[in-house]
Amino acid sequence: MYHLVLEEVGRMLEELQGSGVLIHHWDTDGVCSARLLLERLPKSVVNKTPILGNYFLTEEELISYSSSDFVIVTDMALPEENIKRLAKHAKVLIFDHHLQQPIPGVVHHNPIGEGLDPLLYPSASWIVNDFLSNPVNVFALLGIVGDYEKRIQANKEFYSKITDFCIKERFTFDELLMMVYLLDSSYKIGDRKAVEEIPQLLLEYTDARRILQNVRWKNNLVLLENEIAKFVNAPGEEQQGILLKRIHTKFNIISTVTRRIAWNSGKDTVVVNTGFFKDTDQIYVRSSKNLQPLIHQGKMLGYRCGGKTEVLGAVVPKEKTESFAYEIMKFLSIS
Ligand SMILES: [Mn+2]
Repeated sequence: MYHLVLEEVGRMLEELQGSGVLIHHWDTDGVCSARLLLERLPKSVVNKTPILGNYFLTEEELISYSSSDFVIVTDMALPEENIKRLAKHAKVLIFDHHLQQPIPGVVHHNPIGEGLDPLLYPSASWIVNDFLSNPVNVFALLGIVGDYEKRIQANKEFYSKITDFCIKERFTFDELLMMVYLLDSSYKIGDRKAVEEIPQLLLEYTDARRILQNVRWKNNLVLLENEIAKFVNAPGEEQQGILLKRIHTKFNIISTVTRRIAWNSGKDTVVVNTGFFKDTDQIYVRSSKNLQPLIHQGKMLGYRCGGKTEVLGAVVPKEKTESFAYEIMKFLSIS
């Protein structure tokens, strides 16, 4: 049933006409998915990523992209209202793997949204590649490695696909991981323009080893590593065995900084970054306690808040940062 629909969608891609824009996530999975799609789309299609950190389109972006004849979105679950706005004038196709209800009136190709097993569709790049009936290739796999890193080793089926590919093409898993770090380095240093150049560059890289040799990306990693080390090594505050570190950086490194401090110290860690957004702050928590109630509390307070059992990430208005940080410290010290 699902594959019958797929064939119809496949024809749709060939039938696309006029001007088109391809919107993709800024991470490795996003740029690799875009690379795979661009290969099959007219040369005139322009690829774009949202403002880094925005999981939605701004009014300006909506107006600009609405004038296209078609809009393709990949590796992003943009809000339904955004998609409906675009679909008023443009034909919209989505290729994604985030949990999102199917959006009516557009081509929404998302096996996870259809209720299929995420273990069988670990990345947007894999879904796109499958949709295009391509053989397994490095870009389809890099999206998976990007989204899961070493955790993919727990997914037996896909880890063996990756291992087989590595043997055949003489890559190591660590080389794929390094490619991911290099591809992610542009968004981490906050260079949106550079992110948008990646899919085009990957079209030129017939040998994926060239990713490992890209000097600009290697320099990014040095910059990022220095900035991370600076904050990890700087003294922080400690209250009842809980570490609180305040940082100010335009780089998207808060998750790495938090993880490093927590793993080095073995303590619950809270990091506040006042330097990333203009009107909001990033807050990140890593704890040995179950953070679900805290995530729930953050959402109830109206903050963009998410995470897992041991991790919380939030974006809060600057005037609320101190009070939410206080609530977090209180929660960690009594639970
Ligand atoms: Mn993804």
